[in-house]
Amino acid sequence: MATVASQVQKAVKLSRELLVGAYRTMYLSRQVDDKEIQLKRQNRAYFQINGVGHEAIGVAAALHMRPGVDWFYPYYRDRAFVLQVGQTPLDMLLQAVGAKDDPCSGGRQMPSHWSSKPLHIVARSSPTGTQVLHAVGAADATLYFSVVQEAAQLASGFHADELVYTSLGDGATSEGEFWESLNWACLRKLPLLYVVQDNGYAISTPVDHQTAGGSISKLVKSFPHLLTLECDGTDFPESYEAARQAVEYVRGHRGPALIHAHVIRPFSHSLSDDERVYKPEEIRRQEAGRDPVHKMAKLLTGERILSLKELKELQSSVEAEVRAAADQALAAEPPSPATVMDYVYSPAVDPTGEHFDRPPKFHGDEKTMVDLINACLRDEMARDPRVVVFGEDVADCSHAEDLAKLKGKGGVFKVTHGLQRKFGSARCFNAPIAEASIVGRAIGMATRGLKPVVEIQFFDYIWPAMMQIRDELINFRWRSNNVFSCPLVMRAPIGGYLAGGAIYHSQSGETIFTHQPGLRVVMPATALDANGLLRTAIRCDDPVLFLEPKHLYRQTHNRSPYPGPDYMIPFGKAKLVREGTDVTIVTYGSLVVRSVQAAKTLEQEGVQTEILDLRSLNPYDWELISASVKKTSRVLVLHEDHISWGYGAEIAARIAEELFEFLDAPVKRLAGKDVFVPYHPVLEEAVLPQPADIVRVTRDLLKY
Ligand SMILES: Cc1ncc(C[n+]2csc(CCOP(=O)(O)OP(=O)(O)O)c2C)c(N)n1
Repeated sequence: MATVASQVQKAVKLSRELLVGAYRTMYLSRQVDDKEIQLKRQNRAYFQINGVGHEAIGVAAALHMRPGVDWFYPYYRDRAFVLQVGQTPLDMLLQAVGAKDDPCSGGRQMPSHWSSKPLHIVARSSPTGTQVLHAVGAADATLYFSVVQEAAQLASGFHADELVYTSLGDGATSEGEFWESLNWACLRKLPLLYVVQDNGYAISTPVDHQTAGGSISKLVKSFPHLLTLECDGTDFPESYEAARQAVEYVRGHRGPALIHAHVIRPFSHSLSDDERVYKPEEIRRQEAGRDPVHKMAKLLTGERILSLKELKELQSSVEAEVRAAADQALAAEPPSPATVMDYVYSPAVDPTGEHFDRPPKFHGDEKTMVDLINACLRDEMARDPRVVVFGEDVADCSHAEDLAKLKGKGGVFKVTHGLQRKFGSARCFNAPIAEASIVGRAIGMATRGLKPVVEIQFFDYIWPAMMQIRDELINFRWRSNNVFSCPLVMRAPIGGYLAGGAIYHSQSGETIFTHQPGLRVVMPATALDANGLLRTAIRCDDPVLFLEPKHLYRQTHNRSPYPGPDYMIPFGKAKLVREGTDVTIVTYGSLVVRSVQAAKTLEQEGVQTEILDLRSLNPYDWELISASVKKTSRVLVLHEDHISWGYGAEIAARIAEELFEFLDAPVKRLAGKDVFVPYHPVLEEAVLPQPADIVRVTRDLLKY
């Protein structure tokens, strides 16, 4: 690992203009912090987190960037970085007061959550470390565009030597996402620059209690292709030189680089923190002696680049600029409460609309659900070069040179079989076993205009990606006030009735996802529906969780001929599987066929059962549910996922609330027990609803 200090030795000849400009931004950054702190103390801003002590490395790195060409995933201490890249004090102060015209989020996000589409600062969030995976995805898009040129032509503004910048604190390097990102960045030699801004503390936890050995650069230095540099991030010339070397390396396609910049954090973590309770006075005094803004002023006057008078004039002009920006921000209109639901979903593309209602044009023999999902992926990849498929084991063979001698894997359920062979290894490839990074990286790719269709190998293993789904994917559009979005599809085989799947291969859990604003959730029960809904999912402008009941993958009862490359089913349209007059069953997934079996038994008793297959769980077809309940006056809501706090609870509550006067019996629920699906078939059967249970509960309903 190179230590930049030894190489700089004040020999870097930086121009007067560059040094004075850099100081101006550093001082501006400090002044905006001071102003925000004042506003917070006056209760005119609602939160404050500062970039104090991080100004030198921020400006130094930014001076090597090309706004609007390179892509930026900074963190909250990067105030000086984003100012240098082109955000303005007014942008920042509008966010501090939560104004309607806050360009980063329209009053939705805390201050220091930077965002600017023209500058390529991608809307930030609060979780520590999540951004590094998006940065990997963005850098991966660079790689993709350089190989799949038809995609580059469709996406705006690809530059062969663009790079991606991301920054994070020393504490955030403890997150698994950081390590997943490094593995991926080094595996693929991505054009990605990490700047770890190490201020010695993560809130109150010092770095020697956070990072094994106390030095992140020492820990990462064995990653292949990674250039690791360490510098004093409070020293502008040294930081500038480190950034220069790193950027040269990354732009030269030699691999990713990581700068470990030692900085200070003298203003506590945020205004909600008082570092005096955990940071000894002598450390605080040492830090004060390394203040980058003071050091830079001293350099400028000491080297006679600026006279004291000129320094004061520069400072006064900055102070006036910040005062004017604050006055403007304080006079700005607050957001209207009426807008709070805007942009949860795309305002431009409505996947429930007619445009997504396209009839099938059947040909060929009957195919299974696996076949028709595969067919849809083939069609969509052929239609649009931006569609990219990745996940664990989805490729035919990672070593493409061996493809000719092998049959190919194509997923543990063979759903993606042949895609790599047909479309190439850039468009269908295997991911490391790291679910957070599968989703996080897809987010970064989608932001750049690609359409990732990723596979989570088993729904049971979606949980490492939950932070990326909940805190990033689904609120990306909303939190950036519709400036950024990341529409993508996550496919996941789900559910039981397999015999032998047990606790980690048979679970459901869709309810956790239908609870998430901003996420479309779909679960087909037939091969035809899987084909038509997946096409809608891929062409939709929102994130979609596409749940494939794996028990139904190869059944004969749900097969269909291939419906053609334009077949689509709109979201939110249930299927009337069976008409009846006595009772309604609202269900989906593997329970559709079991409901039909139960209905046949009940028919022998003279009971006419109506069955609705919801197919799309969010949005769902309230109109059809409502019409059916009004007709039958009795309803059973049936699903595989746990009963308590479940999907059925929501539907049942709404029926009770809105259709009470049409009911002749209480709304019934039948669902998986509140326990995991076990291994032995007898136990599995006891947990999941069976046709006999459906018959029994329906009979109960008919007693009223
Ligand atoms: C995933 C997650 N866990 C916890 C937090 C709360 N939190 C916010 S900042 C922070 C400390 C981060 O420290 P570090 O990465 O060193 O950056 P610094 O604030 O020191 O610049 C913590 C724990 C969070 N935002 N996200």
